[in-house]
Amino acid sequence: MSKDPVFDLIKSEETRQKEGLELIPSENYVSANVLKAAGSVLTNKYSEGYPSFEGISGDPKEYWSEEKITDEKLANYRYYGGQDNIDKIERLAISRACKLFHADHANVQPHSGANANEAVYWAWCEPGDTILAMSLPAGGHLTHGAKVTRSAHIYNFVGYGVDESGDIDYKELERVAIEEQPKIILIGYSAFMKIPDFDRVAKIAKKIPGCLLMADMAHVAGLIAGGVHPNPLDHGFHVMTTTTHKTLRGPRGGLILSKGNVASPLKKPEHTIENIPILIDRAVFPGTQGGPLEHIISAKAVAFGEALQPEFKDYAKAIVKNAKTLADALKKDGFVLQGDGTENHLVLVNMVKSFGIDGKFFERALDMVGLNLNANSLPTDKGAAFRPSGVRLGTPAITTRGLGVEEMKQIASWMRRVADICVGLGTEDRLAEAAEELGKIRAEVRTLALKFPVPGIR
Ligand code: DSN
Repeated sequence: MSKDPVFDLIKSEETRQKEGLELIPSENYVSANVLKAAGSVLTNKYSEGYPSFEGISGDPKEYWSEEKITDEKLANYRYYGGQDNIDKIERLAISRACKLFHADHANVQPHSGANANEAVYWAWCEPGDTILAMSLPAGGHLTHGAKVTRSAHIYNFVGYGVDESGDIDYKELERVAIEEQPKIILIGYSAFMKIPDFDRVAKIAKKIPGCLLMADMAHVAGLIAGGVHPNPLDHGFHVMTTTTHKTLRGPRGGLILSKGNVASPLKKPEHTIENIPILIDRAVFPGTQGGPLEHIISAKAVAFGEALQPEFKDYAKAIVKNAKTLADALKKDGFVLQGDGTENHLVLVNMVKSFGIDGKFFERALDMVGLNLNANSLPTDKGAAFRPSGVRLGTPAITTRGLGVEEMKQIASWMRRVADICVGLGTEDRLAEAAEELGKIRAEVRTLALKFPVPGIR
């Protein structure tokens, strides 16, 4: 039998990753160990249900302690046999996630961040209930109420925005919260470069009976784990969702962390905020998902273990330092930044204000030189999402490869050269005419990229 072309395509993707620089702020390069776990035989196993909650009474930290897990023979709440190893792996993932994020409980089963968010809404709200979240144009995420999503058909999402400095408009948030009395206030985003004032939001939520405080920290979870960003669970928030593959540098997947009572999800608990961990477990399975992806859960466990190491703190610091350096260098090279800079890993550039070209045109031109980022709407955009005015870029992936401040300046200068080419062409349709000029920059990018190996690729 001839070789399946899928493997040639995987090889070709390896080359793309090695020879280019990943500037998409929601992407990263996982370690060889995370890759190994994700590609393991655990993919063969069904394990609907949860590992045992036996022994939980009092302090869940005691129950989740890693030392207790390895020798224990566990009773489990699974619908299939053969779970001895699976249960221990899932409990290791839970225990490490709780330690990393100061949570009482972690559900490590969500297949994605979208599933994680959906499960929290389902755990706490009835159809028609109001959820207050950052609006999409302001930098919020699709799953925070965009009209095209299923959640938006089930719940009544109301939005808050950002002010001129790019920060959350807290006054507006408070006004809308008091007026709408939401069941959930959600702080989360996919294009926002400030550090939220969680205490201020927690104070606002206290004025609203039965309001659950939820943070979707998908973008900055690695910064939280690395101690360079506040943790909403330390500031009165009840629930934090995240993906595991962005700054956190694990496999693609979701995670829900919560504060409150931990107990078996078999018995329906009273509907109180204190019981949110149990309500969430029931909302993930059987509420919104079936069989968990245990190969991915094992890779999550490995990634959480890596994030608990002291080196991860250095990594998180370096992400932010690189992002600030990149932002400064871009400004020097004539780029106009949303919010005039960054406090995290992410930079938003207003391409129309900078050079009179749109974000998609610039994204395509940069693709041709091996610099990958994404076109992104800006809060002021009124037009179609496919032709936004901005681009979004960030430093988690290139920091993993070891690029530092000098390389950030180099990237900014390549971006300026590409922007000048785009301005000269005037339209995206003529990009092919600049193939030679872009090719020269491509060669420079490749030379630099090859000096910084991608983990897990030889
Ligand atoms: N799609 C992700 C991002 O790029 O921000 C969020 O889910």
